[in-house]
Amino acid sequence: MIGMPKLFTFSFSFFTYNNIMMKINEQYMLNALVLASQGYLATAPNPMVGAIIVKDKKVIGSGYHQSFGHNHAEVNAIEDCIAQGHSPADATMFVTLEPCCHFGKTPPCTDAIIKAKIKKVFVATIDNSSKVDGKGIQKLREHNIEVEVGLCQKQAQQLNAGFFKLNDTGKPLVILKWAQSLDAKLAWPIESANRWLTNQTARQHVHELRAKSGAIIVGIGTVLADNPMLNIRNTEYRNKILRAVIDSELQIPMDCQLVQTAKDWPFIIYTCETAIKAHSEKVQMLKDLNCQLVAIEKLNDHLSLEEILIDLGKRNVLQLIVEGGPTTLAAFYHANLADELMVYVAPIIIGSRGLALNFDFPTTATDIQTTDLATNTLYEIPLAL
Ligand code: AOF
Ligand code: ZN
Repeated sequence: MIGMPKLFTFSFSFFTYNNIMMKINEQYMLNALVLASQGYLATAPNPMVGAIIVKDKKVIGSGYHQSFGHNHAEVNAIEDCIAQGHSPADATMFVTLEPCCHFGKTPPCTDAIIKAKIKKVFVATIDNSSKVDGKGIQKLREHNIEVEVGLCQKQAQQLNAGFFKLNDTGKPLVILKWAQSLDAKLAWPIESANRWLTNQTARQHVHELRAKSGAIIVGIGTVLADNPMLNIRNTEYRNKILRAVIDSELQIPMDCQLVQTAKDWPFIIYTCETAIKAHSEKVQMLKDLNCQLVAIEKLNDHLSLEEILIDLGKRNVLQLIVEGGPTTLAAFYHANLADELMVYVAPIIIGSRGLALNFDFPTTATDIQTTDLATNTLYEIPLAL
């Protein structure tokens, strides 16, 4: 007898099962990363961290580090789980950063995880700060909690790139940011009545970038030409960015906006010992207006940018925006101190009398990201150092 033809064979191999489980776990970790990113305006100098607790294939709790000095992600996730009437015992946690094991502003997350009797923890990436650096994972394992490290590691590293760089090098992540026309001009000629290159959407984006950053720096030429304020002009963002200028000869005008607003928005003038000594009266007036003066060593007649970055690192700045002009952008670029270029391009043509960018784009750049900002486009170009 001829049997019924076999129409469909579904062999659910161990390999397929493992692959599906990996994808599901990856999705949980990606969700934890999205949660983490919600802390972007308030966690610095702490990293953004998210955590999700899963039991019997259901999410039973989630949380993220919402602001500096407050609960860490893991504790918020455990509290959320309990508040929803679930027990975290024997559950799996997905956390975007290695749980801390030290007493800082809050107690160790490892202790909270152990107390909650979590069975397994997926960690996206190690916390490279000297207080943690593998010790959190070790402590969990010593308490028989299974730990898997490295799920969505690249995304987790990208999310807190400034935090990891500061821990590794003592310097913030450096973004060179400028706006340009299609013919790579950064500004209109001086005699032009035009001021803005980019549209309102792009300018709003810049304020969001400032809100996510710890500091912003310009050269003295930009202060003299534009008299910028460099603050965050959107009431939604309450955090204060540290503003700085590179001014080796202390040329800063007393009546410029940066000086005049230093009581409301912190402002540092990087200069040198000789200039401080030569302008003692001006130094006192600047200090009276709350400007901070920092003497930096000179290298070949220019302030050492490396030393400026180290000073900002000591002030816990995770991310620095260099906003020009062309001389300052080129100085950071040529000193190999930049991590990323952010170029806002407006569909206008300024012509040969405009202010030109004076370095060539890196020809080796890959992974360039584009963002549409109405009629403008933002290009984010990572630099491989
Ligand atoms: C975590 N989960 O959500 C965060 C962690 O002063 P504290 O207590 O807030 O500790 C700050 C340090 O804890 C910070 O430098 C980083 O090493 C780690 N951040 N760790 O387990 C979190 N935000
Ligand atoms: Zn913690």
